[in-house]
Amino acid sequence: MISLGDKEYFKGIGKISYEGIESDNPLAFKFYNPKQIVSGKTMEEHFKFAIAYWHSFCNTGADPFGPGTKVYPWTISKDPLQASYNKADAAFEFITKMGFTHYCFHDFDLIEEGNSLLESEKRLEKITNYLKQKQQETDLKVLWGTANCFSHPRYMNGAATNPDFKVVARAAAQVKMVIDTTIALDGENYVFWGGREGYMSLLNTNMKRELDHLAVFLSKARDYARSQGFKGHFFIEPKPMEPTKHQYDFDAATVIGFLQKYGLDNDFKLNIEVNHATLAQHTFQHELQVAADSNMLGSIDANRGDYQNGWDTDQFPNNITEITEAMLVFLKHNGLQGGGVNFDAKIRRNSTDPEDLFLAHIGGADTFARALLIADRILKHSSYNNLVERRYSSFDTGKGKEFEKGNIDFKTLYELALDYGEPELISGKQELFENIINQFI
Ligand code: XUL
Ligand code: CO
Repeated sequence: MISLGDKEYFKGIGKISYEGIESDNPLAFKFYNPKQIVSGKTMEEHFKFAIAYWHSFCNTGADPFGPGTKVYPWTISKDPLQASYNKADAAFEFITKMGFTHYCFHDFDLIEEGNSLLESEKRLEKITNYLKQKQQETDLKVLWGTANCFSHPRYMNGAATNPDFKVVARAAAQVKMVIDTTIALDGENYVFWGGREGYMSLLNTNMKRELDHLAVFLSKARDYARSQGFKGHFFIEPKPMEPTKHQYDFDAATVIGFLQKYGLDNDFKLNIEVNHATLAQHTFQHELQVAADSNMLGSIDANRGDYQNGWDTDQFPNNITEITEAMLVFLKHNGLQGGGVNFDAKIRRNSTDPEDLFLAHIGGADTFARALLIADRILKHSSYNNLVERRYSSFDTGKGKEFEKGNIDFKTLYELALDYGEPELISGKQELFENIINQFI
């Protein structure tokens, strides 16, 4: 007998509401005011905040040096299906109390993987029906679904890029299953994060063949999803390494080059994660800008790394300068295409109170909301945009404009240079730009 959840997991914590910066209630938003309009959209519409099922409801805090520290009451059941229903109850209770609108999942966050593909598929169908019912009751939505093709030992040499075709076929079967699940749950997007699509050593790797296989795999997945009526976006989530030494989806520029080379750039966009950007030696705002410039800024995985040790620590966002600079890119490009802001972040191993999960998401949402407000004011009330435009004004008229259009050849450039003489030095004004950000914070 499966019992439908009526149990309250987060007792004593009610709906989190906006109370503004005067409030000293730690369980209230100080900046995230869902219905407040900023630059023509409500905050809720801008962000579509999502929770990551894996970090918040599965991960108990184990690390290579010790076991988990958190006891999740929802996983305590001998029956794996009952445990997955309990977990869904806890997740929906949490999201509803947070006032967020979306969630993201891997297949094996929702259920424990079965002993066979068919058993996993059966379990997925059952949890899908359960989640469908809960979505109807609560109006919560799936921002994206994805397949975990990196944890099981069979994927130790990769999934779509595995040198063994049998593993590639198995990964395809799993992705098909999760596409079906995502469609059944009205999921808005589908994500590919290539955890083990890369190599541990180039010595034993035929990189070209593996990348060709990845492209075929992605295009067949796209074709299948479209044939089943899926209208959403496909997102690739770049990351340079970890768990592989080298991941093929290294960073935004690499992924865009790959998508264009294989003709996948019409269906696929990017899901940019803060900590993946910093692992690739970029800033988050750099990765957003690269994606936006190719019209591929699809979605965001929000978190932050540790700026000293450089691991993928997946901490909750709280760096207001970093997120403000990101929100400048975000607003200037009209936000995200189809996606939202998913908190792909985990509370620390020694954060063991149930309320810590709330505090973390409140902090993350408030950081994004505050940064959005600041960026909006910078764009509306400062000379920021004018200063950037002025740096390029020599291309707005005359010969500069002709050059930009491609109408001036190299010989003519040579003659112009002779004519101009030594150009005067023009300051880049970096400190002024930094002061403007500071002033508006
Ligand atoms: C791993 C990571 C994943 C993806 C989904 O670093 O970010 O959780 O977001 O597979
Ligand atoms: Co992620």
